[in-house]
Amino acid sequence: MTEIALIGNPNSGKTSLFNLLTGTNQRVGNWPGVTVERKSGTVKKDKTIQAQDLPGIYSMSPYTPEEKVARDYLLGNHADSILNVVDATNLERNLYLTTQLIETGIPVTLALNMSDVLKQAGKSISTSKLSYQLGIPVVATSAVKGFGVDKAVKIAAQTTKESVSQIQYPLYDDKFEAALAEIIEILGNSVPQRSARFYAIKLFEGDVLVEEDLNLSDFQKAEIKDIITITEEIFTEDAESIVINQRYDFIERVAKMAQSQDSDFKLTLSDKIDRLVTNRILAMPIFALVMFLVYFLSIQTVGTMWTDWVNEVLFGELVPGWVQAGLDYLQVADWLESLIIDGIVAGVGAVLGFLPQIFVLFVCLGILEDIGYMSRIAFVMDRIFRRFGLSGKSFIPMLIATGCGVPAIMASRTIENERDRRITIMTSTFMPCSAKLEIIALIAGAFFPDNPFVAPSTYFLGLLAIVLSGIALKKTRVLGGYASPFIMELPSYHLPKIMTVLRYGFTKALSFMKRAGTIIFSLTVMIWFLSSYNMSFEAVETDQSILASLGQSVAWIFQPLGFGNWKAAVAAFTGLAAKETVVATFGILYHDSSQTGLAQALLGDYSALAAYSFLVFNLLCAPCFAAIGAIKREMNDLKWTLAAIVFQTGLAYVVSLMIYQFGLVLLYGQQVSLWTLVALALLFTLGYFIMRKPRQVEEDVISLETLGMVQE
Ligand code: BGO
Repeated sequence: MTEIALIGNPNSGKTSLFNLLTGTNQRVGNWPGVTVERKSGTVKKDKTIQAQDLPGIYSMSPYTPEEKVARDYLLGNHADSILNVVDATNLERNLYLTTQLIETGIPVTLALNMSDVLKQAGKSISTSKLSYQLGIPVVATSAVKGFGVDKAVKIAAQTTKESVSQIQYPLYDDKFEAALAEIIEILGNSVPQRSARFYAIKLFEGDVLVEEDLNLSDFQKAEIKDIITITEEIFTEDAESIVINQRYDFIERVAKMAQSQDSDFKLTLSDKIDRLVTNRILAMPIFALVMFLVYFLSIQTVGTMWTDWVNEVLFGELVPGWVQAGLDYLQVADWLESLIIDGIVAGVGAVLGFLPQIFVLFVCLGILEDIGYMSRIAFVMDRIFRRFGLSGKSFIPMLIATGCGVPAIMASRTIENERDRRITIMTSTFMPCSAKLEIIALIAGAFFPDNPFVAPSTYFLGLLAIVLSGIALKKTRVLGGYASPFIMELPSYHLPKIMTVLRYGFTKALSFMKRAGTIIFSLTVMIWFLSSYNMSFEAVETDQSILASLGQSVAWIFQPLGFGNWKAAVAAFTGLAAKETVVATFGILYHDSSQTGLAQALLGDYSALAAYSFLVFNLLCAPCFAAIGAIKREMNDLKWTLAAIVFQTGLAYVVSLMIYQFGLVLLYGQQVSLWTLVALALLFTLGYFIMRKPRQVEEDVISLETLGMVQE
């Protein structure tokens, strides 16, 4: 017997269809424990098919007894196949349930019922387009006129768990997909493999019943909670809204495509813009111009207008003045006064001074994302990446990395190919994140106040580092192989929603302030202590402090890079804990939290070339501890984590060395030295790794089945 579950929204025509199918062969009763009517029966024309009529529901959330009955039945693994009855005159609302049914992992056949009514209204839905978009068979039916019903049941009886090995699930936004992939991995064997995606989404939504049913370990619960929190931060929405919006976005695309007439396919304004911004020749120059404007607005102009006030007046005069007055009034001990003024106010104040620039940057990036431009760039990048055998999917983590490296590394989960995933994890943090933005703003403001190209150059340098190191890593024996397929929808352009964009900017600013109040705060206290005392714990000048001794013992490492000064060496090291700490460290060590004061102090100690080299080093070197932790989690291997850190820091060192040494000769007219030759040798070595022929791939790690595709 093949058991088919009939399910649909109330009034979709399910009862009519069931009656037509089973006639008098029906059994009527109640579902156990509830007063919900249960009807089942054998199909008149094929006695090997058993039809189970499930209650009419709108969603698989167990808020009503009907929804709970339907859900328990489907997840209880009773049905071989689902026949989803959909009211064709109300397609979008009905498809909301369809997406959830597909996610149960039971093969679904869609009966596009009330097709007669649709036709009468002069409308049409393409069953083939709908079927293609949803990845399930679709049959037009009319339970009243009787057409299509037998065919739908016949197909449903053939589309069973036994016959369908691979389900095509509705594809959502990459960032959401990354979170789901991670939850599925955490769930492991705690749920049946077939319905893992259903459970992952329900857990993401915070479905209490699923949580209770699954009996997950505390570790699993905590990990899932972390993923939900990070995803909520990325989307700046609560988890439930994310799921609802993702479903409706998917449905909107599907319905639009299925309801469109071929004559509708004329060029819209959106298409015309796309022709320009995704043009093979113009796409990259347009992207460069757009990103230049974004950085110009946030770092050089609009952002700085506020920063000047926040830095010079608020954190330069007002806050230190108020704090000083308060401390004088309280007559606190000298050491405490020094900790608060020279440590916390100087350190945290220097970091918070950049808040306006961060806010403007994220509002700009939010606008680009909201209007749909960033999707186009992912599309363009895919074309470029693919030419070098890289996966276009790497671009999504890269985009996210402009906010923070941690969710970016997490988003690499969307890449099925293990090797491409590793490459993406190792390289995505080359992009300037919000914390690195402060170093960029500090250096650009102090050393290159009139040069609008320095700040955006870091974005493109990060991008170039990703592409070039991707090419080089792809040619190695352990990371080579096929690129993951990348399919993406290009949503139509629309005007930015002011509230979405502002919310995005505020959320980023808020999380930045939270970090300043927690991790940066603790680090400034530590740096203040180490820079105020010597080994015998006596209060001393900064130059005689523990930090000075530590810094001096490692400063030589950075000599060939131009910043062999111990303060810069210490700043580069503290940046490992959190990149904002680089600025905080300078604030403490130079006893000044205002941007002008700090800029003056830095100008006295470093040349513009050395400062740029320092900036590049911090851009490319190993990311902060939180991101390193994410690398460890995603690589799930200590050796690979260490390899990533060594690779990133090594590359940062080599690139900074080349910039400084070539700069000395080409810009400052210095004589060629031994270090220039070393830089030249390193340039050739990098060139070799990028240009050489790919190594033979170790086939044991990669298999076409794991990719779910066969290379043409
Ligand atoms: C009434 N075509 C048309 N035209 N109508 C259909 C079709 C179809 O394919 N399928 C169902 N209907 P249910 P659920 C009614 O009852 O099977 C009609 O909740 C009426 N009733 O006839 O009950 C069907 O089980 C008075 O209509 O749905 C029914 O999913 C006037 O859709 C309604 C007009 O079908 C719901 C219609 C007293």
